[in-house]
Amino acid sequence: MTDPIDRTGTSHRRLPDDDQRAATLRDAARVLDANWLGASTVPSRSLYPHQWSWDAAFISIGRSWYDEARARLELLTLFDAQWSNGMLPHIIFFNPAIPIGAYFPGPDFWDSRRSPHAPRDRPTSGITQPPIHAAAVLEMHRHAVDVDGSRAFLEAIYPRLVAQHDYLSRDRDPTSIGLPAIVHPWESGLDDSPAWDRLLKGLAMPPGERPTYRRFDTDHAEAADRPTDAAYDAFVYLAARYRDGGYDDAHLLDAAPFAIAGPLFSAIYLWSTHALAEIATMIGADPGPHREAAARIGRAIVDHLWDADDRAFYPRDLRSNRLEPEETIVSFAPLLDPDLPSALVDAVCERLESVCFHPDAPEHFVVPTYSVRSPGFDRRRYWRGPVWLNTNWLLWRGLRLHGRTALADEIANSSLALVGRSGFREYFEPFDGSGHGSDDFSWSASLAIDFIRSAT
Ligand code: 9WN
Repeated sequence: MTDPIDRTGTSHRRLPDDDQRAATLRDAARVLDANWLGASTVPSRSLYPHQWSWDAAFISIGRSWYDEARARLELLTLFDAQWSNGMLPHIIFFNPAIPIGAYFPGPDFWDSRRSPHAPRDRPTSGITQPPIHAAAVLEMHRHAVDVDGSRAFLEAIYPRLVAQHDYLSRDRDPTSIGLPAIVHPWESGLDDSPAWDRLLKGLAMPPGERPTYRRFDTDHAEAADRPTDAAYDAFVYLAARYRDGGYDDAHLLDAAPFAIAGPLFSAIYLWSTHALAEIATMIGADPGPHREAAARIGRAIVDHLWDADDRAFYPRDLRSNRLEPEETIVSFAPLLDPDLPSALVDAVCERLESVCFHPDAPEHFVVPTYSVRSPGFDRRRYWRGPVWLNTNWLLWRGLRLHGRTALADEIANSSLALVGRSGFREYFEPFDGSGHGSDDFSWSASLAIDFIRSAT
């Protein structure tokens, strides 16, 4: 099928010229280097002053184009904090310059020692994030110049990646559907997405069960850009519930009021499972089990997350066994499945190209994280409308897998136009391209590098 889009005339169709590309590469490296702590990178000096799991993967992909050693060290540092059951925590707290209490929720809140699996020598959070690491490692290897160093890195990290995947398939599949459950919106990576609204609104939070706390995020970013206090209350309550159960996954559905299998987390898990098979082949391990797992996960995504009436992928609430039909960006992530049937690719692309995600305005930027036609669409608030570079980057990769190059290029050009206009902000308003959230945000810098370097 030919790619039907032709939107010449809007700003994001203009390719940055050579000088602009060179300036972006230079400025992005400057941001990443300023955010480097010696063995890892902070997502943001102000808002996120520790190491985050999926950020580390996005950061390594971009940095590896110009500093392979640091890119590898970033991931080794992250995996040094992996729990003994394979769980890769979403935050590693080891920035000595940051006083305890400067980020909430910090190490005292998470109290990771409540789990027998947590490392004793470094504090971490007790939840995970999308498992994009195997895909990142493969990306880095594909363009490595130091081939021997990269191969040694593959050998060192492969068993840890396998343990991460084993944890998700063994301990996070409470209804045996073949997809990992997330037990907290923070695990989704898109914490404040409207995809979780119905579930969060239905949460019974008995008085006294939610710890008192003080937010620090609104000291560093405008309150209108960040989650509301009501959303934060639910986040804190859910995290405390899971923690108070000792981070025990044995009775997940009893313990976790929030349990979801979602298209973005699952598609990333699948993409990384394919990467594991390739890495296994490269280092002389058996790719067979990963290939079989990938086939199973791909089928499960279609069987359990595809809504045949709406012709869209949605998250499934595992407690009620219902799909959550919100028009958010997570619905497009199954494009990362190289084997997604072409009829489903067509349906996903049709929705992605609709006015819901391509605003009907003379100038606009793609891809908003929530349908602009939805009553709850918010141009500025965190995951509820703004464009983010990491979701754009994932869709760009997925579209290229299916030969949808015009749409893929449009997303890449829009992303580069946004950082050219507003700098490496955390996220961007889809109509005027203004930047919001943190500035000098690491993955916006690193993925801009990859958009430029991988395109040539
Ligand atoms: C909670 C660090 C992280 C990202 C997430 C993003 C945001 C944290 C927060 O920042 O989440 O983990 O405090 O809001 O949603 O994707 O990993 O950049």
